Amino acid sequence: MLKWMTSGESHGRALTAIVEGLPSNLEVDTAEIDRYLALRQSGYGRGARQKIETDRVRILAGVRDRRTLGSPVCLVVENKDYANWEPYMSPYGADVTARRLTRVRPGHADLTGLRKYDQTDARNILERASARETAVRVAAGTLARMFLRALGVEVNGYVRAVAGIADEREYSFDELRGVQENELFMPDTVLCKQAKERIDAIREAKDTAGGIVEVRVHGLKSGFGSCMSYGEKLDGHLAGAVMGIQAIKGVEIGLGFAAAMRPGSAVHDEIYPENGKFVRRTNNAGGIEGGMSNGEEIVLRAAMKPIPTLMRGLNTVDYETGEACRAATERSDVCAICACEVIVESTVCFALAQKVLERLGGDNMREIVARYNDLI
Ligand code: EPS
Repeated sequence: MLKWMTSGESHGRALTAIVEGLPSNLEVDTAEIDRYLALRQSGYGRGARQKIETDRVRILAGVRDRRTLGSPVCLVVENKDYANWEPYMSPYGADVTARRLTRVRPGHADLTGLRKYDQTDARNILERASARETAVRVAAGTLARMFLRALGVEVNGYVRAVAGIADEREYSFDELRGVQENELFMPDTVLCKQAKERIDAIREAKDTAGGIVEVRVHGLKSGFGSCMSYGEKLDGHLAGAVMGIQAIKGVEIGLGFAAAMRPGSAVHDEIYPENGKFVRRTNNAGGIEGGMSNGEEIVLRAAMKPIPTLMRGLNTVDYETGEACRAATERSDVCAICACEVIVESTVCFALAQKVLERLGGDNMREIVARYNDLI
């Protein structure tokens, strides 16, 4: 079984991940992991923290001479900002009277976390709840991307809406290649310009923005997931994994919520015979029927809420004094939709690799590739 676990606080020394269950002899390209880490840091609307960090992965275990051994892989991404935070974050004695946060931010984990973990300083909550943790999840997800690629499966995505500017066009997988070179990962340059202007206005107003990302999985054979056991459905597994990403409030597959508003004849993808094959002319199901991949492209969308740290501060209550106040205004991003897009892609890669290994089993790449190629 393929599993992952991460540790690390936003301003602690480093983020780490252990990935258990990768087969042996998977080729690992650290330069590719670093490219996805850099991509996660890019995009219009990021804050000053990204000028401090230059995320790079270090592999501590599980890989020898650029190939996995079949043992747990340990990944580390250091936080450069720790140099500025060591006096307040050190595990071996820290000044906990400084950098306190008690003016809890609506939308963040601050208030509920304080109560649940019996703390008086929301620093002890937000450091882990922070989306900084996703850096190492992207590193681990890129290992899963390499695994999928070895089977001929590709994953890519783009920003479909940001700050209220939405792109309703449908793009082919090929049209989306290279979309991350654009500052907002939006294929339509006119909409991208409008969205940048909107983000500028939102920054001026000391507010924040969210958006919608779409991720596609291209080339996956049919039959991954299950129609027999509800806990093993592919759509449920992907949606659960993506909902586990900070700030995600909605996930849909294919037509998603829009399917509920149409008659069946305008939703279900009719099947035609073509040279002995079963073909579709539409993909409203988003590549998943009955909880299983059906061989069409998987189309998954995720909605990201606006970042909860607003420079103008929302109304709240000071946890220490019980007085009404404005929420704390930590340095933050105005919009992190591009980071979100990379994180959703990486998470989909990992969740999908889990399902592939669940069905195929196998300890080394040779037997797994052979089993995959044998599938109809
Ligand atoms: C975050 C707050 C900001 C973001 C951070 C997520 O961090 P800081 O308080 O250090 O400025 O920059 O995201 C990252 C550091 C990152 O690498 O994505 C939050 O509260 O979630």
